[in-house]
Amino acid sequence: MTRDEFRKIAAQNILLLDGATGTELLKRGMPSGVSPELWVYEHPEAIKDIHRSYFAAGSNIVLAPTFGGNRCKLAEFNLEERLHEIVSDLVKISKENAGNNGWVFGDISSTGRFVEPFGDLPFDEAVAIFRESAAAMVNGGADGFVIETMMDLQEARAALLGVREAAPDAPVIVTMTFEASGRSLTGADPVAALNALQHLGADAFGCNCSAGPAEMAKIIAALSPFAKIPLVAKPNAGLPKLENGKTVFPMGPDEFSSYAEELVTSGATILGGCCGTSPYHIARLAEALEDAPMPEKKVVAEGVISSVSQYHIIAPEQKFTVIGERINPTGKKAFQQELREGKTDMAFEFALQQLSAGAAVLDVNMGLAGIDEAEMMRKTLCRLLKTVQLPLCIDSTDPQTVETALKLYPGRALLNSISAEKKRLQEILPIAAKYGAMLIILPLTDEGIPESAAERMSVAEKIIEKCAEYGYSTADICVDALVMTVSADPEAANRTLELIRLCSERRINTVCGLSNVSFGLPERALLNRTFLSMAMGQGLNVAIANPLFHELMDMVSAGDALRGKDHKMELFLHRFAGKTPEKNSQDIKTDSPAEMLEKAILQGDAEGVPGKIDLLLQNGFSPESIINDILIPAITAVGQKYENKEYFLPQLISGAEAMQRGTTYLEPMLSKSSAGQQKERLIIATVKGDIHDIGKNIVAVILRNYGFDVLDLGKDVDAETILDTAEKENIKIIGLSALMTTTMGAMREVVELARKRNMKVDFIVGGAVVDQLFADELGAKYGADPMSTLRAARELLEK
Ligand code: THG
Repeated sequence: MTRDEFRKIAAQNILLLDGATGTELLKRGMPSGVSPELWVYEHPEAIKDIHRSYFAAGSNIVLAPTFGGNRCKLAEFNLEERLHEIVSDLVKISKENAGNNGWVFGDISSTGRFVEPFGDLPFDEAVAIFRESAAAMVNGGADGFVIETMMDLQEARAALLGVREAAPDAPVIVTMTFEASGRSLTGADPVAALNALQHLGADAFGCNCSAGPAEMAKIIAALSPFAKIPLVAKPNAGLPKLENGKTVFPMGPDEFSSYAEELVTSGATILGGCCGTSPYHIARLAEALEDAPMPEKKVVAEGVISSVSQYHIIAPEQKFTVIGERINPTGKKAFQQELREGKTDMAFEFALQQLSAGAAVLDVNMGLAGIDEAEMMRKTLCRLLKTVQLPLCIDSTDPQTVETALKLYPGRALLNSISAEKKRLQEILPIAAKYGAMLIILPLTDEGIPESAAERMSVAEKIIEKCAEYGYSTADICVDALVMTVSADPEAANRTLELIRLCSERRINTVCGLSNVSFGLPERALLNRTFLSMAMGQGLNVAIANPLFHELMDMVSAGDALRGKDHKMELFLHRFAGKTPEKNSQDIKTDSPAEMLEKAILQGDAEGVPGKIDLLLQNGFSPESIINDILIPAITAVGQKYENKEYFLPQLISGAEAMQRGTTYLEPMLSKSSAGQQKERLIIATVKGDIHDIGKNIVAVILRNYGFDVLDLGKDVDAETILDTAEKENIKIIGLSALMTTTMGAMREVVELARKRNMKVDFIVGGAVVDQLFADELGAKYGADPMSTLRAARELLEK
């Protein structure tokens, strides 16, 4: 099936996917702990039977049993060398069986590793891993692809790009798993994820797994106003429970299908089931949807840019957008020097300053003669992305730099700036379109800047037409109104204002780089903001400016309030509530060295830690007091923010890493007595039969950073090994992890064996389906997440 065919069919029909594959395979005799891919390869009748049942139930699309068919997952069973043979054949078997009943999509899920900049798997490597699997599926005859159960937006992006490389014209559905917090495991906001992926070329987007259908309907409803592509809901049959040693999903087919209508009215038009759903669930779902009308076409928000966790709308009727200009070497000697030395400290400082000054987007420009611009862009983005949640504007005229940045950026960036110069249109526009960036266009040509506003408008229209060939709508473009220096040409500002007016009449976004207007003149700040006020009057809705000028930001706030863009003037009133206007606009309060270090931990900025510690040491702080009075309270605050759902996993881990950097740095300076302190030891392991270790690894990182000496025995570890090690090493606390309901039983075995051996050890148990009840049953403590595991470990110590 081609993308076009899929898009047409999906636009006119509610489509049914299948239900669970994993739980159905278990019902048909697959033992737990084996490679499902290999088992099905050796028992093809099982999947044929499952697919037949799903097609009979009404599925239009079934998934080939290739969920873990990637190099990383297969390597856990030493099967990576047989990837092509196994994965390709699994699709082939599914296809033969499907006949004319419906389509078979290749199923793709996580590698189990985290992708950069947050993780250690290089992005290009991740893309190659997914490309390899998708190529095998193409070989097997896949009609399309489902990338599912993704917990990390960056990995989902890599998978989509990899599939696209192997199958440029096949439909690709992407679904992610969102937790009760409403975010993915690594903190992706559903709308931001949809926005990034639909502009990267996904043909449908939605959720799978997660909690039950009711929770999923809420997420679908939130996505709906932003969805340019069909929305997918593939919920679990509720959250699994363990009853008498057996996994039970609470929802039967009737209850499950009773949510069909709610899911569709919320906006989902591609439906199916995840864990715990069977062909009966899908059959009832099909019945419930038999007469359901397609939801009406709706107006969709356009001009949306996003980071992993935030989105921002740029549109004429929206609030004014200030893009912070400062991460740009123009006119900044010290910053230029830093970039030449390959350092990113100032860029990071500029980002934080502009963020707290109220910028909505940050421009990132590394254009400096004599440096490797692409590499410097990569380095700076990696540093910023760990801490800064604002959407970014990539500012470069070098195609390689643009590609590096857009590939790495885990969201939808704004790209500054596409002109009508041949080189830009031919080299940069295709890259921008590949990654789906929103655009700033400059109405100038190889011949230079046209004289009149009308001529500039017609150049802008030509560029917009060219962008449309690449699939851009006008709403995804901002026209730069080209601010020139009034000191050189008295008509400069008037021409800019006229171009803004011409664009505004057509509801086209306009942007200005303000500062040019005042070059060579005194009172630049005054000229800049006066010009901004006039430009806003003509309809300007975006400016690239220095947000550290309070008066300018005050004026933007007043402008939004006066134009009715600030609902009930809430933001304006909040900004000025009880405040007397500050006099010195450029005065920013500087932090004490202790506050700087505390902030570095809170921001997860490991790179910035040693420098700040040096400063404290110079100011007479002792290494002990830096640890006890600054680092420990700071990491405790990070943990609290995580528990309050203010922070997500990436921030928790970055904070812990920053802490670790600090303690490692200080360790050699500590006095003998405090350095020699015995660390508390514990064992951690994923139990026999279970190879899911992401959660366990995260817990290990956190415990280590909070001072535990963690002995990590890995995954798929049998009870004897765990307990033998505990005896040999004389360790009294054991953490056990299991993701699957099928392997929770192995936890019980470990605990019972310890009782039998009369060992004096305490257990902490955790994992997706483990709950307090199960922990109580075992007489163990419950580690719901990294921080509660830490608390449990500390309580056991104090016992
Ligand atoms: N349109 C678009 N993009 C642009 C511009 C534009 N990008 C670049 C520029 N113009 C906007 N950005 C800047 C960045 C820095 C400065 C001015 C504009 C600048 N720097 C100070 C100086 O030169 O003295 C340094 C001041 C400081 O420390 O911040 O002026 O028009 N699409």
